[in-house]
Amino acid sequence: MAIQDIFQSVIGFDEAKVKELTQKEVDGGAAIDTILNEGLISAMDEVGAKFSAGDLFVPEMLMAAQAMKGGLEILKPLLADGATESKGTIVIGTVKGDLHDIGKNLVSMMMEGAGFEVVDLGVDVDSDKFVQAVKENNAGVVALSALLTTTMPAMEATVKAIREAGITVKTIVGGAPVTQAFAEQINADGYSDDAPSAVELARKLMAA
Ligand code: B12
Repeated sequence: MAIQDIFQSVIGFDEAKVKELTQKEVDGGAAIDTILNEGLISAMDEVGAKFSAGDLFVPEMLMAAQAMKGGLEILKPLLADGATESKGTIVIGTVKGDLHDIGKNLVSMMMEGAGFEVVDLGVDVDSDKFVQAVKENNAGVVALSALLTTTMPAMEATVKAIREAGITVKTIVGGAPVTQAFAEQINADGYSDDAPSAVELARKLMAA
């Protein structure tokens, strides 16, 4: 019941309420996984579905993500304690020349919400920095975002640099101009068109 209230508060963009209810559930001894999956993540799945259906827009999705983050802050130290198993590390960033970060941040937040360790390199990230961060953090997945047709070649260059560095990491790509066909063309391991499906993709690739 109370976990359902967390779900509703995320959907209602009420960060303070999400924090309060999450803390209450933690104090009451609820399983961290249950709070995370049934309270926070499933609420973001719902928000994602509403967004895809055109019933919600970007500002609302960001407000929901912010509310979810409030709950996540409370759960994070407990996740780190090993109360739930780490799902692996994801390095994420917007490629060189590109300053768009709203979609990338959403993907980043949803990945965190799904229990992944996320190393967010920000925007305008060159391929060397991606390679270095993947190595340093022993990442399982590297997620590249591009919003400009003019920065899609930088995405291709980054995937190439990662391959040439010989590191075992799965590359996933996304952003409004990116397509499945483009992902295949540049040899990326996966593509998805929104944040909820990016999480599903990462889960699949991490498990592989
Ligand atoms: C907001 C915005 C800006 C803001 C960015 C603010 C910020 N902090 O991000 C500002 C004003 C800075 C900006 C600047 C520019 N912009 Co702009 N911008 C937009 C706008 C309106 C929205 C983008 C957005 O945030 N969408 C919402 C998010 C949630 O969607 P999203 O990014 O696609 O992300 C989702 C998915 O794609 C996916 N996803 C995203 N990343 C990833 C990564 C992975 C791995 C995966 C799996 C999935 C995934 O999940 C996300 C969540 O569901 C778009 C138009 C549009 N409707 O797309 C133009 C747009 C992208 N911009 C455009 C342009 C041209 C520019 C400028 C060049 C304008 C100029 N002349 O200066 C500059 C470029 C600056 C630069 N070097 O990057 C064009 C691009 C045209 C093209 N085909 O290349 C667009 C399409 C507008 C247009 N119709 O002309 N922009």
